[in-house]
Amino acid sequence: MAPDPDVRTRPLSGRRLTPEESRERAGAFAREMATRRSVRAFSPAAVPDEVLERCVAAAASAPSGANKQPWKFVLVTGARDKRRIREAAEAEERAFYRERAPRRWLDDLAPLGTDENKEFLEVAPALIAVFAEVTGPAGERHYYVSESVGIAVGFLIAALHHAGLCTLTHTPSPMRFLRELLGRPANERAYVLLPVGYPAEDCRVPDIERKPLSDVLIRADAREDGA
Ligand code: IYR
Repeated sequence: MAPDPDVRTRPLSGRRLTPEESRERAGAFAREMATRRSVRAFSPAAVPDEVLERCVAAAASAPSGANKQPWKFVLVTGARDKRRIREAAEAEERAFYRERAPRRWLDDLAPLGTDENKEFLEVAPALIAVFAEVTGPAGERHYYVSESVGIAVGFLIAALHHAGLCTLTHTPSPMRFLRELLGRPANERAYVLLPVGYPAEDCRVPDIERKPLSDVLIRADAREDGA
């Protein structure tokens, strides 16, 4: 591609790995990620602020539509804020579990043992409320907002796990209350609420499995083999 004189560039950093190094690192990363679980039983032990800050820095390095970086990460550690968030989330969740959720959805949740009690929102030492910035300063719409924020949240969850912390991808629905409780501006939408901390000593998680790779990795080339 001919260089575009209007585009300012700089050299890409990092060195080219050997195939062996890549294989080793890919395996190590996949094994590390496979030990991540969604956790609902947290220790109240505080987490170092610097760890959270670095995990958010990793999240904020994500790619985004036109590099608009349409995300805000609101860190909540105060007992009063956590209690208010728990109370509002539980009010929504009570309505979900008792009235709104269709039978099939409740049946699908049964193996996870979830219910309207969201004690973890007070027990976890930190909550990270992620907001999507739907529009910019002049009211202009951002691009691929949910894709961008979803990728950043994926980075965040991976970073937290890598740092030895646990989290839960919590989506009380609807989440409007978060914007109001946390005083966020009207151009932001609550995207997800992540309680973060160390697991409780007696923490247990549902005995569920990931799909085998052969179910999720499809090799398009195989259609041609032997055809
Ligand atoms: N938001 C509810 C219900 C819920 C929905 C799904 I899909 C889950 O994977 C887990 C829970 C709750 O947080 O309990």
